[in-house]
Amino acid sequence: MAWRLLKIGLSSRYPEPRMFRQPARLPKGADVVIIGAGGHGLACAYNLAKQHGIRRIAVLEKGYIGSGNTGRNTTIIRSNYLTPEGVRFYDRSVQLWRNLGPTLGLNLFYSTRGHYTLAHTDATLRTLRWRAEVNKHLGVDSRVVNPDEIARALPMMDMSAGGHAPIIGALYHAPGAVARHDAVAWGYARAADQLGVEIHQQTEVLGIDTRGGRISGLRTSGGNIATNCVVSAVAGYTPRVLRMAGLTSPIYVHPLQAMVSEPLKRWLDPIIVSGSLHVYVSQTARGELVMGASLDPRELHSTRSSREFMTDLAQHMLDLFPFLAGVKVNRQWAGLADMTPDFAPIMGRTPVDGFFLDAGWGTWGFKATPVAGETMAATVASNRNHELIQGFDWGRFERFELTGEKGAASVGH
Ligand code: PYC
Repeated sequence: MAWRLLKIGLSSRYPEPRMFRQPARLPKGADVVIIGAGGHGLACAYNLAKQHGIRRIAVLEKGYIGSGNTGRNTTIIRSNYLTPEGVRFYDRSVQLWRNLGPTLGLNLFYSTRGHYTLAHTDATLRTLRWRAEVNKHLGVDSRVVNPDEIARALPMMDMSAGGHAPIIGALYHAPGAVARHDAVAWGYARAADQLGVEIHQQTEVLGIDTRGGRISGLRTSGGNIATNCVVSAVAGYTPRVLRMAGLTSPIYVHPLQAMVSEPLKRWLDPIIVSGSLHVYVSQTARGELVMGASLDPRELHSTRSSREFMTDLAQHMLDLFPFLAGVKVNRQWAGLADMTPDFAPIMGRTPVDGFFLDAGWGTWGFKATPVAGETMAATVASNRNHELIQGFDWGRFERFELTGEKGAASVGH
């Protein structure tokens, strides 16, 4: 048996089918060009083709698919936000996530775990109560739990957090989940490709052309494309892409680092977050602990990792889980977070006709992937911002109508 398997493995008669085509050259023109082949760009392409019948779609990626924040985040999915706009939007995303694997025909290892946001101060507890009320009002399962209930659910956690930050309550959100991030990019890429979408990797956008306030084409490292419709779905490079279109926004960019431990026997089912201690952690199906902390304190356009991040995070992890002393860290990495003044994304139409933006995701872009794809595609197809993204529109900063979502951040800032 092993011999037969080896023969099949080595034979060129049984090649593994490619997930998507690799077109030799760029098309001369396209109905829609999407910049960025991360989860959001690919989900938008898939929905444009599947739901709206648009076929001449090109997705451009300067690296490889999922090489930006899609492959760099800590994969947490939740809808326990603070604003009604955020709760409705992420609740739709969770609904889409639940069926996304079968929809894309790929196992995304979607795993519902429950999600605890810990409170160590009265001020945090007040915000968690507020979130619980907004969530319940909109049909999202979140409730504030007391220290006894937390200790029963998480007997391995030091409720005094090393004696200096006792846990006084938590927001418990049963739908909290994790998923396999790179599979999400691959699943959307394959499904989009099967609908005729062209994905061009190693293709960098160098310029955006406009005529009379309207998009007319793109210049790229692989040649030019004529188009009247461009969607920017990048992270970390949004200010650069906006400058090409003659636009500026309040987005600023900070690195967000993460790290993963060696695999351990399964001991942690839920996702644990402490904004005050700057820790969030979940355990993967392989047993590794995936951990993150706060944004790097300075604006920086680099995905370098720092020793300071690793030692600080390890210290805070040990405050909560002292028995982990001696566990090894296997890897660390960073992504680039596009931050906005109100911690909500900027989505939809822009002052340039035919130029659409899916940006400003800060520290929560991954969980929005399916709903961003659905709502951006509907927005592009109708040239009207979808109702679920109206609170995230480009003009809100000028109107002083912010969608203040900072209180829902898992990540310290
Ligand atoms: O929003 O849940 C979240 C999150 C965790 C880590 C980064 N963002």
